[in-house]
Amino acid sequence: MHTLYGNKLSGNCWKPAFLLHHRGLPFRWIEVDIFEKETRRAEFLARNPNGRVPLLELPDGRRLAESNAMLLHLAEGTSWVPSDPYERAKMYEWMFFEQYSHEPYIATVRFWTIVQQRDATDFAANIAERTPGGYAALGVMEQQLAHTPFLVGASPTLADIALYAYTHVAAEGGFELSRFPAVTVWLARFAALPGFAPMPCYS
Ligand SMILES: N[C@@H](CCC(=O)N[C@@H](CS)C(=O)NCC(=O)O)C(=O)O
Repeated sequence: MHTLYGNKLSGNCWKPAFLLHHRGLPFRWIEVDIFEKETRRAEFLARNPNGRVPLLELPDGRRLAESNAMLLHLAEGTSWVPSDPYERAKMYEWMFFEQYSHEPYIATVRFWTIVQQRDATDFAANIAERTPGGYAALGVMEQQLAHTPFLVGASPTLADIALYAYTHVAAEGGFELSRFPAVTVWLARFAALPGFAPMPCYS
């Protein structure tokens, strides 16, 4: 079976957990405490030199880092990956957008907000600086989702998993999702898919 090293508050870790669960693939979840910097200990670095979760161990022992690489591996040959080359490229477009234009803003602001609440560290300036980028990303999604039920068209693809991850918990970073009606409807549409569970999940 697969083994997934993850943290239950992490949207990046939710992505492969959702897909494993949706596909009915049994897996073992190993909780890693990122607040205690367990990802930076020698034992974990030996598994992933980049010192981050999620980390997936395949049934044959081979390892894979990067949440979106895991999605691509786990979805091989399924309808989560469009067969049409242009639609497949659009899926990649959204997945790269997620890592460069969405996650560094929405996930990071949410993380700082959670850390602030836990140990009273002051991240207010960082949060204020990154918040506009998060709203810009939500605006880009809103434009697309006003026209199509899912990001690439009529059916869900890996792009929807990748972007659902931190969008559905964006309010925990102070983002007002009510400003984005099409995104809000899409969140509900995604949550109605079989095998769905929100974060914290599957652990
Ligand atoms: N691009 C990576 C990002 C992974 C990442 O940033 N992981 C965070 C949790 S969401 C982490 O492990 N943080 C702990 C650390 O950096 O020490 C992915 O998509 O998997």
